[in-house]
Amino acid sequence: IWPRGDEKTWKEGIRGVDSDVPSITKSIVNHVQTSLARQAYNVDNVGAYQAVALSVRDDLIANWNETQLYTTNKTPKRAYYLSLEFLMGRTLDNALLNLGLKQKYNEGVEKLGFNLEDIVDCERDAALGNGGLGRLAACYLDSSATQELPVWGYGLRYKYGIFQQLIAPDGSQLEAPDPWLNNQNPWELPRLDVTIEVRFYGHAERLDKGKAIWSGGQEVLAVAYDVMIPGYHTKNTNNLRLWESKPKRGFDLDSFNAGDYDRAVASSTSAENITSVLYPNDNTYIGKELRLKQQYFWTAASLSDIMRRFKNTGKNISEFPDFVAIQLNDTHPTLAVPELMRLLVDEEDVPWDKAWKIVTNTFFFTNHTVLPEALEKWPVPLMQNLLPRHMQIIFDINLQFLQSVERKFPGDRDRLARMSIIQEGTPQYVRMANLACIGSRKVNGVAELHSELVRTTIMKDFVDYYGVSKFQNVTNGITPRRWLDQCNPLLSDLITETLKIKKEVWLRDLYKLEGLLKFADDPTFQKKWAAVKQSNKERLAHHVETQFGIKVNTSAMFDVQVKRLHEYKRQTLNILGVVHRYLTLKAMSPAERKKVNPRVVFFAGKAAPGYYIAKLTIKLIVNVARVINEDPDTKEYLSMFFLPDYSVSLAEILIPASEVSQHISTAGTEASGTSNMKFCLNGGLLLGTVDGANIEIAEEVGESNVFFFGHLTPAVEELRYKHTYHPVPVEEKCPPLAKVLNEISSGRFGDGSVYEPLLNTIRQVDYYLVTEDFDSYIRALEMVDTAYQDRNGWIKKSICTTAKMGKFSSDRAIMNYAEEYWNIEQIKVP
Ligand code: Z16
Repeated sequence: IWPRGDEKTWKEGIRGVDSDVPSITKSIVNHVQTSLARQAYNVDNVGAYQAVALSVRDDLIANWNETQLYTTNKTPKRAYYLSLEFLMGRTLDNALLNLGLKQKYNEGVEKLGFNLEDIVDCERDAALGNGGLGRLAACYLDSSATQELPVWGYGLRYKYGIFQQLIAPDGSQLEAPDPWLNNQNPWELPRLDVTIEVRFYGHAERLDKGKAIWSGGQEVLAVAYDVMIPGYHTKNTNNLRLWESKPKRGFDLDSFNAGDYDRAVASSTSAENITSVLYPNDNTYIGKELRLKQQYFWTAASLSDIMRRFKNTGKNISEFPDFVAIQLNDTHPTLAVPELMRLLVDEEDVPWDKAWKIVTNTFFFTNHTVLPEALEKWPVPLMQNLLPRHMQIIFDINLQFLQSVERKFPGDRDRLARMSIIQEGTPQYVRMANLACIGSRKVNGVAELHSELVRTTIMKDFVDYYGVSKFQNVTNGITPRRWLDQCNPLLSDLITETLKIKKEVWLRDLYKLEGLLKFADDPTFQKKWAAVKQSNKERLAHHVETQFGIKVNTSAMFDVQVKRLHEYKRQTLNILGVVHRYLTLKAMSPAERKKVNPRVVFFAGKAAPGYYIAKLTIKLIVNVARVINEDPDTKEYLSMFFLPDYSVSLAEILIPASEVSQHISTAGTEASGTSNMKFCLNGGLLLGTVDGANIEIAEEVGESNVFFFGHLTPAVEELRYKHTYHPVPVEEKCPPLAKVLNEISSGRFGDGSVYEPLLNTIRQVDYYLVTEDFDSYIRALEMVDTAYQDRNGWIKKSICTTAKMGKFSSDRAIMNYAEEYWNIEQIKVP
């Protein structure tokens, strides 16, 4: 029976989402006049952006609604991707492409007197992430929706995303807040009706059978905001649910009435603070209480929501893992493990052992780093105070676990100490990676080498205990929709016209790119391929020229390193290489210089605000750039730019313009890297170390098409040992590098003493082995130059690289998770 009213009236009332141009312009004008309360006379680009976005949003809502209703009725097994970061970037262009409406909107917008590109440029990035981990989560949502998999994301709706980076005149990084929600956000649906209470502090009183009651403390509300995630050329539109914190009661009425306004609003501000700001650290752990509050707030709200949805199906609680799979994106959501135990044992009355079985069949854990400084360890006193019940549960899990380890390896106390969730000492610490591993069915790394390092280093004891099959690999991927079709439309069109298959087909089956191989030697195709790159170089040059007022030589090779600033990523190696090149050029005669391959080096990336050495590296880059860009002897042959405020949108301009990109981390430190995949997909060649996903890229495209250098992972440990116990001065080990360091010290690029702390990290301990890899880095750069001299050879390499990138589609990665981990199936919305 129809739920209410007249069925015919309801059905006819459904707003047509007709996609002919007149319907589109009608809908845009409608939004201008109603939603924005404006007229044709006073619509600027920003207004036009808002109206177009609202119009596209109508289409997304229709699809999203149908998908959610249909899926709910089918009650399939669902997967949930818990990530503290989703680095989404802009939505409008992506939504238009996924809906297949870009052409029509283009026409419609022209008719109204606007240009779609300018409108698209008005959108602010949604930058709720730091770097690779957050962008990976965004790519995975796109691939889940595209492949029609019932996957939801859960995260936080930060009021401020990653800070905006400014560069001061002296080259220092300055941070400004990112109030991205100041203009209203058309891509989210506030669900003020979906609210969940989350408790902090208070006390936990043990009852019998492992149960307890947790009461008192502070209660905070989580409010849901749903972000629509359209799949590519499918009606299927998934959901990303972001939580916002808000006080349970507006303010304390007693204090308010007593005239104590500060106290009256204090608890409400503390509730609102929880989702105020994204922590700006990538690959570094910072043990702040507010961060732990964010983690619990988010996991508790998400699990409660998941539990409610599960219970609505009417299934028995023991079937939970047959209907729910939860992927933990790094250790950030690990509190979900004790939280699900708490829900089952304390609230659902499930016996402890049965509950533990449910928990360990529900969770899957992805590790993204083996760097010791990045592993989360929370002080027990802090956690005890904030989450007393969870601390009990963690101790109980640990006791049972260690007893079982003791049975397997009797009397091995060192092993017990290493595997314990609790690190002993004053204070004690909770090791989140151990807890995540013990609470999950599978643990995976993000590239082959990294997964092997997980098995042999940080998780070695756990491999001995559980067996190796629990520890697997899923190599990361990127969505070819955003990272080729959207950011590089010229290349996308050229590929489509060459393969003679529809774009919709190869963008969903990226291995089809292999069809380009047979044109790799075809001169007319090579010419077109090179023309696309040239045009993308000019687009970037235009961007730089308007920002810096400096003309960029677009016939020079474009060499790009863009990523978070971190010692392990070795931006230092690159900048020292540039200085070396500069000194070499200066020593040449003008005639000799004429034979040199001109190069423009681009840097971009943010440093964590508290990371002193990373910030100093930025300062060095900016000040070296200033000197060499103004040197009349060399500026034709070498110039350098540090582009401020790296973001998804800037990446979309930089990546298609790159001819070489650098991924030069110390071997064994970069878990995967994902920008390496983006550059290669866009026909840029890779200059890198034998690390992370670089290795698998080389396997696919062939070693002859990448430029590898540097020591291999097995050598790293021994070299570090030598650095500590048998140090050799850099003057002896690597004279050209010593020269470079001395030139910087002696003030060639501004007051050298400023850089001493940075230079000393290399002269002294050199933990990241810059002194060990410098020679082979310089040789690799020379090989790049030689290869670039052979224009046709270079273009061929570029074509062959793109052609062999099929493996790195995030569709492949997500399908791997869906089939091997989550056991979920595709659902086609009719
Ligand atoms: C992050 O971006 C990554 C790891 C981590 O532990 C924390 C953060 Cl915020 C990165 C890795 O450094 C990178 O190699 C990898 O490609 C990316 O995560 C996605 O897996």
